[in-house]
Amino acid sequence: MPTHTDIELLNEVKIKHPKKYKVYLLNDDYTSMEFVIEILITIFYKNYEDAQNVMLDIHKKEKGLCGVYTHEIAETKIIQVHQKAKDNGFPLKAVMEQE
Ligand code: TYC
Repeated sequence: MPTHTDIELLNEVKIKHPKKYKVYLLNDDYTSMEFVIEILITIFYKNYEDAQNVMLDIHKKEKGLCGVYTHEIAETKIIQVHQKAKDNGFPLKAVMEQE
């Protein structure tokens, strides 16, 4: 009979956690504040208050964390940001970094 500790060890060896990626929005001088808030609500599912705080953080510190995702989801969020920004004539950029 494996002991509790043996089972925990087995689980530690077996479970492969996917790598996580932080997605950031970058500041620029042209994208409107309201558009960044809209992006944070519609793509990153923030409520209005959180979106406003993240946007102001980016505006002051040049970049801000929007969320942490698996590689595929992070990549999709970035594509969505760039597409929506382009459609609206804004240069807004998003980047990802492995956690
Ligand atoms: N700096 C922009 C302005 O003053 C607002 C802004 C915030 C732009 C966050 C991009 O990721 C951004 N209109």
